[in-house]
Amino acid sequence: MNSKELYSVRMRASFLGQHISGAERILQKEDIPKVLLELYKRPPKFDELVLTIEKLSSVKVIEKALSIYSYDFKSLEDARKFAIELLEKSGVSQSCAKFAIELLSRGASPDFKNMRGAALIDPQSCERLEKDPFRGVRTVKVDWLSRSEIKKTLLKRSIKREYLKRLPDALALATKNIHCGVLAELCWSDDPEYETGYVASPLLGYVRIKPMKQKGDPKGGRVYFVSKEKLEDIISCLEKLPILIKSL
Ligand code: PML
Repeated sequence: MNSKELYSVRMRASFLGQHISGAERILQKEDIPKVLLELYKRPPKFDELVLTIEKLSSVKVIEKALSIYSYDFKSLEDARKFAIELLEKSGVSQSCAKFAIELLSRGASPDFKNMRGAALIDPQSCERLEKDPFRGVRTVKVDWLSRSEIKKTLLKRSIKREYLKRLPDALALATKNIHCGVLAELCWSDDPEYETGYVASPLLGYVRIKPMKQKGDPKGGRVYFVSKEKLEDIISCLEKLPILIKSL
């Protein structure tokens, strides 16, 4: 990719006042129209869809994404217990890990809706750290150097085709989050049909866990565990530093 002329393209959509879809791309100018159409078609329904195009002055390239691991569980209870254990191994207290699960289960914003961005939580005190707890913090300006190559490699590694719509975006986002200094991330989708979620951390990589919620449940989102002292630097990195990821 010619790094001189790169643009950040982002989409967010809401339905009935609730965030339902978001996506991030970094592209050359000539690819923008095709991708705008693709992102416009992405949410199955919306009342409002916002597309943003921004020229980037420089982009940092990261060689490798977080390593991927996948675990399937028979029950939601076992899956969530495993997620809590992983968060504890990553430096999050058990009570804050449990709090994060409860938060995403009920809708993390103060009006119990899903948040557009992530909730930020201190890993020891469980204090909410984002300035606007309705909006949260959104990781933007991140993409793959070659999205098609990444999809091919994921298929070769026996990742099922049905996961390709969400996994590449989620993995790119988690990789940027950890690069920016997030201690650990907990996520599951707000798509009622998508039960797989993940825990990501520098120590463990990107650990996919199924099921993190019951089928049909529209609640989901992201929690980033961040220590209070590093808060400003991490938020600035998540929102401002453009990152392209080379390989899996
Ligand atoms: C989302 O963006 O909706 C969350 C997707 C989580 C993807 C988990 C996976 O399949 O790896």
